[in-house]
Amino acid sequence: MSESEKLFARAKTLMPGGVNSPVRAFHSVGGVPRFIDHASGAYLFDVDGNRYVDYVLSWGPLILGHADEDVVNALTQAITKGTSYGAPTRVENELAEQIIAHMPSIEMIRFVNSGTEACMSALRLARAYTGRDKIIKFAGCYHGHADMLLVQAGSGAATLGLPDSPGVPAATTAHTLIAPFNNLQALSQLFEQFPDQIAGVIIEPVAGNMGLIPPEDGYLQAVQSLCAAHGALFILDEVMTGFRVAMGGAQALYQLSPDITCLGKVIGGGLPVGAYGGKRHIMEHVAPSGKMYQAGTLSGNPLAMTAGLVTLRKLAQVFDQIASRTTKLAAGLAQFPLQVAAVGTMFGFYFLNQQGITIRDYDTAKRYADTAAYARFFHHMLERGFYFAPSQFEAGFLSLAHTDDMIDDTLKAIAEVIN
Ligand code: HOZ
Repeated sequence: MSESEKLFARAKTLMPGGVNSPVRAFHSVGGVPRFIDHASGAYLFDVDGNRYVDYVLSWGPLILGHADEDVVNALTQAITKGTSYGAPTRVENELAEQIIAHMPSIEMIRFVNSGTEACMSALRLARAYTGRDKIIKFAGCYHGHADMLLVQAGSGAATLGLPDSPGVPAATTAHTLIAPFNNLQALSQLFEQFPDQIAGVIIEPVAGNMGLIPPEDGYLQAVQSLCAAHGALFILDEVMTGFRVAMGGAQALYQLSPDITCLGKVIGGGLPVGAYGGKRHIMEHVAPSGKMYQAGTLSGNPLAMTAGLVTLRKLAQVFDQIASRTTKLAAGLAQFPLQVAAVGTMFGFYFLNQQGITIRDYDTAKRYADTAAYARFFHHMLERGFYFAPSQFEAGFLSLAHTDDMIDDTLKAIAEVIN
């Protein structure tokens, strides 16, 4: 029995499914999750002494790689000054300024502790600001596990086939409307059907929780225009895409100006963080400036702020390098019979159960993604030392630590597995 098997057996007696987040449990690919001992650069090392090139990177945050020297040094210094004060700090200002400099649609920001909190708070704000109740989300987009958003969600919910979780009262989701991704007509119909009732539309600009699905040409701009025309707030969930598809996020790439942006992952440099921010006249509704209440004991935690600040400063110098390596990986993947996409430093690929099909939304992802083929691929790659997401319905990520040689080795291994 391997150490991972022993630890997993024990973990299952201690934690539901043996994990603290469902996607880690390997449910959709089968087998035993690898228990990680440590990580460095592009590598994960498990408790059995195996080394893997990591294309998950803690689900996105570690864009400089694991244990980046500059992040570690800054954290080592910061930790000697205490770990949390529950009071304002200079570094919160610095990280806020850094984010605002890259995302001009954000005039004010509030730091929270996770992407879930960011999206949940953004929607409360949209409702408080507009005085309306209904929200629109897109099938297969995942915005964390807040009750009202756990409807036709991607990520682990897609994997487990639990589009609606037990424990979410119908009343909580009664105001959540669902539209298909990449389909303007359906969105437009919802606006017609519920005039003056939609508080906000929340969207992952590049869907990354049903595999990776980029927006079709002009789609996001049209969603933004529809929101403006109907007095609803346009909420861009950039938890995954922020500082990942471009330094300025998807809003820079697609020239958008969202009313509210949700952030997380990269902006915490690998520590728990989230944030929501937007136009000043909207953000001023948040307490204590305004009446919309939202708070957090560890919000703006000095360690998370430090890791995020160092990460963003360094990332600005190296972003293009990481993006060009991602392009190289995607070009290599495109030689195989896969549907491949890459945007900035994110990538994804589908095994298809029918050739000639294009996956463009949740419905086509569920129908045409060959999850059994992906599961086989996943395990063959793991045996060869490459760690991809343990589900077809997730995105892949690159870091500064991923070298050209690693990408060549990855493509060689894929050729062995697929051919
Ligand atoms: N957004 C990530 C999955 N797509 C979160 C990881 C998790 O749920 O643990």
